Amino acid sequence: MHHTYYEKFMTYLEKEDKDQAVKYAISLLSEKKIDIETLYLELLRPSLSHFSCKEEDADICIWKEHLRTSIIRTILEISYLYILNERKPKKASKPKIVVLTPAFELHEIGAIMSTHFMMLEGLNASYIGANTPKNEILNAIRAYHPDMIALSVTNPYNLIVTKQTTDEIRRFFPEVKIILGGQAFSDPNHLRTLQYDYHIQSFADLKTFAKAVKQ
Ligand code: B12
Repeated sequence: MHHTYYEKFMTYLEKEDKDQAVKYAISLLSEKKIDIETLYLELLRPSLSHFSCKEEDADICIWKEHLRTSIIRTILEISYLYILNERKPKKASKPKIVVLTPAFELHEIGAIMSTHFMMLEGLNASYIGANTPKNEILNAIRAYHPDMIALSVTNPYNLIVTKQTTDEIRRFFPEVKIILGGQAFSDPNHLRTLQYDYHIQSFADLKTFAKAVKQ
């Protein structure tokens, strides 16, 4: 069934018809045909992960990627309203979680989705932004006192900056827990030299994590 929704959604994306793509995705939510989890994991995520360019579009491939991401981003922002309605009640003892991508990491859709999944699970999570320099992260911890920092890393090139960032968080704020997620860690070897408390890859893992930290 969702396969049909995906196919129809893709016809709009392939035509780069933002208006129809956004309207269609949101209508599936508002008419309760699918929930947020299905929208994100069965429509939005594959529409990006399986993105490829035709040979004749090689010169404008990055442009097209940006265009598609901007459509998905608009859908994510509108979905925020649905998340506020659907999320599990927060508990008083909930940890405060800040989600971001480290310096040089521009891939942010996974970070935004995982923030929304944390909210659905009743966690107090906020997405701060992409490409966040190490010193900005340290200053923000000093000012906002989050209990946890979640870093989303896609490109393995950014593991070095991730290591510098996590080492300094540990050094200056040992009480702040570090969560790592994103495609760069689909190879578990990439976690080896990093200091962290939780590695979360899937929504299923995130549900287990939420249950554990909300107790
Ligand atoms: C969109 C996109 C871009 C956009 C990003 C725009 C944006 N605002 O986010 C733009 C055009 C900027 C871009 C640029 C580049 N990209 Co790009 N991009 C993609 C693309 C097509 C989709 C990524 C995406 O959003 N996927 C959908 C999300 C939902 O999936 P996800 O990130 O995996 O997230 C899920 C989980 O991993 C998890 N998760 C993610 N983060 C976190 C964090 C936490 C805490 C938790 C709990 C969970 C979690 O939750 C999500 C939901 O399940 C991928 C293709 C692909 N196969 O992924 C290439 C891809 C990631 N890009 C790639 C490359 C090489 C680049 C560039 C170097 C290209 C270039 N030549 O300039 C630059 C680098 C930019 C930089 N400095 O970061 C490569 C990376 C290869 C590699 N192994 O390193 C890929 C895989 C393409 C490819 N096949 O070669 N890209």
